[in-house]
Amino acid sequence: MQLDLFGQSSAVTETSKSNLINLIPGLRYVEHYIGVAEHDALLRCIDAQSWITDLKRRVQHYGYQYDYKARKIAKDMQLGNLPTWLQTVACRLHQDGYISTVPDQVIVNEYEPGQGIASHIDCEPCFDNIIISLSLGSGCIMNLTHKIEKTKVPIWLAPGSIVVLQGEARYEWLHGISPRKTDEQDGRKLERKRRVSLTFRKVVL
Ligand SMILES: O=C(O)CCC(=O)C(=O)O
Repeated sequence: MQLDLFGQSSAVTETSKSNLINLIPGLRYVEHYIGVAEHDALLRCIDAQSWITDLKRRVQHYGYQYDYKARKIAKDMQLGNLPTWLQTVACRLHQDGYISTVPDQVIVNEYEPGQGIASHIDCEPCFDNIIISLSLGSGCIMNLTHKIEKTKVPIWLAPGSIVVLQGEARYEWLHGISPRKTDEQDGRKLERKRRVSLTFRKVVL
């Protein structure tokens, strides 16, 4: 079995991966956006912070608090500037051309095996038109589901990769992660381990 830089099995062949991703306008996927050293350093920074525990999965909010129930963000929910270790990545995403403005809000999600996130479209009035998620730890399948046609496109998110949602991918497709312990890809069963994602957004007030 072929292992990637992070010691995980590469779940999808390059051809099937790009075919799936090309189905959705505005979806970009970049494997190995960060290397192993930066990946591990980010996880250490995250694990040194405290977690919010009132959802099914643990989260951390930076820049602005996000109100999940009200689907709202406001000026008085500002927590401060992003910490340096997040600001560095936010600036690089902008410099590399993946996002037109430097993101000022990050949500860290932690998924133990069996945990996921319900399919959703990120709050349209709260956040700008580009959303970027960086994966750490375990790989997993993210499902994109067309909001009207219900077409489902599974995409493999490898550790160290980014997925960029823009245009149709941002506004016409829901994204979510099924709460299960294994993912199946190309006929193979892949055990999930702990995954941590960082979602970078630009707040609109
Ligand atoms: O875990 C991810 O990659 C996605 C997170 C997400 O969709 C969210 O925080 O709204």
